[in-house]
Amino acid sequence: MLLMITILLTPLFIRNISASTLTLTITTDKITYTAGETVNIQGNLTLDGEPVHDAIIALEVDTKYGYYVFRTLKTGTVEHLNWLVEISDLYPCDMYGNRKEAFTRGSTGYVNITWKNKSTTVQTVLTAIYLQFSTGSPFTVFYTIGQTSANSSSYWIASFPIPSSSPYGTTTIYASLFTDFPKNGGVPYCPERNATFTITSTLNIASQPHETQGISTSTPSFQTSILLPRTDLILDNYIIYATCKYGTQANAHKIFEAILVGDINNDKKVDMIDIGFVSQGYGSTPTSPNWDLRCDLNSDDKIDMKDIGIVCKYYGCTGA
Ligand SMILES: [Ca+2]
Ligand SMILES: [Ca+2]
Repeated sequence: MLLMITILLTPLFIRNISASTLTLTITTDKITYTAGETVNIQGNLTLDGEPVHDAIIALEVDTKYGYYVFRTLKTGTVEHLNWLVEISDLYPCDMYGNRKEAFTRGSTGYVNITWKNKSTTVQTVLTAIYLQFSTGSPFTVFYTIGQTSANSSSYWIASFPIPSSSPYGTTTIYASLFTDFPKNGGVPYCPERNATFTITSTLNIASQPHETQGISTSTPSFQTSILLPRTDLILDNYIIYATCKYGTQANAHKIFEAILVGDINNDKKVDMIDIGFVSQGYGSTPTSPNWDLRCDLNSDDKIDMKDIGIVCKYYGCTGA
């Protein structure tokens, strides 16, 4: 009789154990941003309502032009070391793979990444590299996807052009290994690695300091930020994808938008023409014959110095 009860109860018990719920959420501090603003991204990971402090989250941000950012973020302290596949080396280099610390504007940079499949089966590995300028703005992303044999290492030397308009200073390389793109449900194999190099000129001009806005909120599981550039800002929706595998898998996504404040005539440039539009409507209110709603940038039903000030603040910003 006791044996029968045990047999009957066992499947129930197993079902209860596997019924844990992994919940991943992702938020941004605003839904609309403009040139030069920081997008603060925060997320929470819970298992049956309890915060998870030792998981890794894959993060992908896409624009209408494609991939924009790849990161692997941690929730708290991630200490366990037995990753299936992990990054064993990452450094900037020349085209032959020799270490190199600095690149000049207008030249070609290279990154050498080595990873190891420590498992006993072949693994499909998406190697995703994200470069971030000294200003905190995204520089570029590149990736390769392929099979890595059991118990073996692979390496990749990737090249990238350094535009002549690049900000000078310390540029960061973030490398992630995913099972697939996070937007396709891919999850990280291991924590990210990072390395840095310097973008210099022959004149050796110091990099511009940048403003970082404070992050305000309760304690999230993970957070990161992206500084939107003042020039060539991609104007449209951005989609953030986050994924995590922690026993079970959880996925989340969030959309934000970038617009060009101060671009009255919508030509993707904030310049004298926009100042001209605001000047034409200067001193007007909604009942005035020269009222132009587009020029009331702070929506206070007056076109005045405050609106001129907003155009001046974004003067020189451009969209893409
Ligand atoms: Ca304009
Ligand atoms: Ca106004």
